[in-house]
Amino acid sequence: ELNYPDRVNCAVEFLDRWVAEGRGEEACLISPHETLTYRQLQERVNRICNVLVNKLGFVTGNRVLLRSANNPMMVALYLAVLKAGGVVVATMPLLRAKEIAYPLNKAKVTLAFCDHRLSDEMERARTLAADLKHLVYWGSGAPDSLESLIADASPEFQAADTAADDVCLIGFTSGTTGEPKGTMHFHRDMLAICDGYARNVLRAQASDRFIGSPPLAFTFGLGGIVLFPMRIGASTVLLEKAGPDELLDAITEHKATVCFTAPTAYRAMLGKLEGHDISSLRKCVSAGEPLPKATFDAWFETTGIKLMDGIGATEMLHIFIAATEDEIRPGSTGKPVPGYEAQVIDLDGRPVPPGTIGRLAVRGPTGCRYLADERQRNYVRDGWNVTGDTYVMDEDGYFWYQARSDDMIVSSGYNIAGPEVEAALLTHPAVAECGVVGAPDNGRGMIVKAYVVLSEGYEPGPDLTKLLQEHVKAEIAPYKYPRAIEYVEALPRTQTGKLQRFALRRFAEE
Ligand code: 3SK
Repeated sequence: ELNYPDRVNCAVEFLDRWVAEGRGEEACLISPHETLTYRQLQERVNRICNVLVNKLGFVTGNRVLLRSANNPMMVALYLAVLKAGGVVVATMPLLRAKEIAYPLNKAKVTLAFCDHRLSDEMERARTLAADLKHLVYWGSGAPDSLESLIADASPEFQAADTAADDVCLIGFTSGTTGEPKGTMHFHRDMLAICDGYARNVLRAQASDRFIGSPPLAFTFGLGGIVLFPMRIGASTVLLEKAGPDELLDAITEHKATVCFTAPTAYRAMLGKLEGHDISSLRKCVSAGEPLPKATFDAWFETTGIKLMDGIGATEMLHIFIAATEDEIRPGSTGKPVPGYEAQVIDLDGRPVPPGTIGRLAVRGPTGCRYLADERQRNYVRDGWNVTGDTYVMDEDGYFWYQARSDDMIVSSGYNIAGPEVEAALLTHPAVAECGVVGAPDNGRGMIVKAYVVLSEGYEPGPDLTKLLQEHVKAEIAPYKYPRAIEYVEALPRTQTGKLQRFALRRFAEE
C-alpha cells in the first residue's frame, strides 16, 4: 500500500483528485475569516503556481520559504509550491530575524512568501539572506501583494511532473539540541505518513472535521491539520491562535471530530471545559511530548475518549509508533505504525532483550536525510534511524517511553528518567505543569530537581514541597523523588510546545 508510482506529485493526490472525482464543492479549509471548498482551494493554488512560474522566475526545484500562522493562504502556498515542483521551507511565525535567516541561508532560498503582519522580522532577515531574490507579502493590500498578483493569473495549472523521490519539503528541527537541522522529505513521504498512520492507526473518515494547534511549519501540524484530512477528503479547521481557549471555542463552533495537539494542551483544556460543548470530538491525538498517564486518565474520565499517544520526529516526518484505540495500553506509546519497524538498542547498536532499557531505533518508508549536516551519520546507522529517545519494549512488542537519552538523571548511581518523575508529580492536583532535570550535587553527583507551575488556588512553600515529595514517593520508587522543588510561573518551551529541558538544566546548574 505504501508503494507509489515513480512519477507522482503529492499536491495532485491531496487536492486535484477530489475535484476530479466530483467532490470539489465540499468544504476543505475552514477558518474564522474564510471557508474554502476543494475547488476554491484548487483555483487559488493554480493561480499561485502561475504567479510563481510566470512572474517570479520560479523553476522546478527552487526552495521557497513560507512564513505565517495557520491560515488558508499558508495552506494554498504550501500546496502551490509542491504542485509547481518546488521545495517548501516553512518557518514558525514567532521566529526572530536571525532564526529566519538561518534556514534562508542554509537552504539557499530564492523566494519567500510572508504574511504582512510578520513583516518586521522578515525585513530584517532579508538583509541577512544572500540568495533571496523575491519576497512577496500577502494581506497588505499593496499593489505588489500576493492577492494583487494572483488576481489576473489563470486558475488553470498543469502540475509539475515530479518523481516520487524528488525532495518537496525541508522541515527544520526546533533546535532543542543545538543548531536546527534541515530534514528533507520526498513527495512519496508526504503520502506515506497519511497511508501509514492516518489510514491504519487513526482511521479517520471523509466525514471527519480536523482541528489542532501545532504550527504548519512543524510537521506534526502539517500532517495532522492539513495532509491527513486532505488525503481522505475531509475538512479541517485552521486557527492562527490555538491556545486551550481558542481550541475549545473552535471545537464547539465547528463541531470538530479529530483533534491534534500536545499533552499540555489537553491538560489545560480540562480546566476550561465549562461553557463548551466538545461532544463532537471522537479522536484525540497527543504527540510532540510524552503523554503522562495522569493526563490520559483525566481526559478519559471527563470525555470518554482515549487519547491516542504517538511519537514522531521531524526527521521521520511524522508519527512512527502509536496504537489504534482498541490496542491502547495507557502509559505505553504503542507499537510501530504499519510500514515501520522499531527496536531498542544498546550503545553498540545491538538490539536488547524485551524489558531492557536502551535507545529507540526505527526504519520505514520515511527517514532522516539532513541537508548538508555532519550529524546525519549519528542519526542514521546501518539503515536504522537512531532517535534521541530512551525506551523499553515489553514482551508484547509495546514500546514504553523512558526519557530523551540526555534526560536521564544519574543520582547516587541510580538512573532516573525525568519524565517518569514528571508523570508522578502531575497526578497531584496542585501541579499544573512541571519539568524535572538533574541539578549538580556534591554528595550525589546529581539530584532530581522539579520545576513546578502550580494549579490555581495553591500556594508555594515548604509544606507543599514536603507534600509533593511524599506524593512522588508513594507513586514511584522513593529514591526517584525530587529532592529540590522550585515553583515557577511558566516553563521554558520551544515554539512547538516542547519543554526545553536544556534550559531547565542550565537554571539548575546556576
Ligand atoms: O513527536 C514529535 O516531536 C513529532 C515530530 C514531528 C512530527 C510528528 C511528531 C509527533
